[in-house]
Amino acid sequence: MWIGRACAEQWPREERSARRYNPGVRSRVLLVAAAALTIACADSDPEAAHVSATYDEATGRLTRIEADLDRNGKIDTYTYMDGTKVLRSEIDADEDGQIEKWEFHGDDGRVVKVAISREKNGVPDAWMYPGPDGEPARAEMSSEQDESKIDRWEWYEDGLLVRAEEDASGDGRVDKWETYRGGAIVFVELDEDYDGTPDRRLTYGAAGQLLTIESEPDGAGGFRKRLEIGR
Ligand SMILES: [Ca+2]
Ligand SMILES: [Ca+2]
Ligand SMILES: [Ca+2]
Ligand SMILES: [Ca+2]
Repeated sequence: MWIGRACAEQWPREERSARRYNPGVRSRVLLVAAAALTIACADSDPEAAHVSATYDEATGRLTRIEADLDRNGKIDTYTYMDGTKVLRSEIDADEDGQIEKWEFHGDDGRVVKVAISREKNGVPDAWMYPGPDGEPARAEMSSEQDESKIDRWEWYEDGLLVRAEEDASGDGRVDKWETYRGGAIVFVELDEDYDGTPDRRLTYGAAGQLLTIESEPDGAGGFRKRLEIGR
């Protein structure tokens, strides 16, 4: 009976929320869910559509969808469901058996967090949080692949990186600040004696070339020494 409800009521609601969602961050999972529900509704053969569904034996609720989105015969996307509600998807795009992207969905169906394994070793090391518009708003990264040991933070506006902070020394305090304009680096400030304030500021030109190096902070946010590069 739940399939009938999904066809008549639940899926259309989810589909509407999916269309409001930005295509850049929108989960492929909803497409998988759509495919699975379409299959369920049409009573056709799931294998023909490269999607297979698993149901809870006791409750009959849909729990998992395996999909071969690029139709090469290998499963690349695993979607965990609670009935028609998408909980999480795990994506193994290169089909090496290791997940490299996890998409977590909130109660309204939208993606609330995306985890990525930049090392492609099955362990996440970067976490992206979309803003209300669906574009990336901020990201956190861990060089130790540990979500409880974040050592780089990034902030985005209109899909572009605007600012980042990093704890390069690993002592738990930020020691590197980056400022971006139009997605390009403008300033890098470095805390070289790890006292929490920058000691050196590098300024970059529009082509990414180093323009100046300022050092010897005056204690008021400025620097006493300024070296012009290439002049
Ligand atoms: Ca595939
Ligand atoms: Ca993989
Ligand atoms: Ca530090
Ligand atoms: Ca310092």
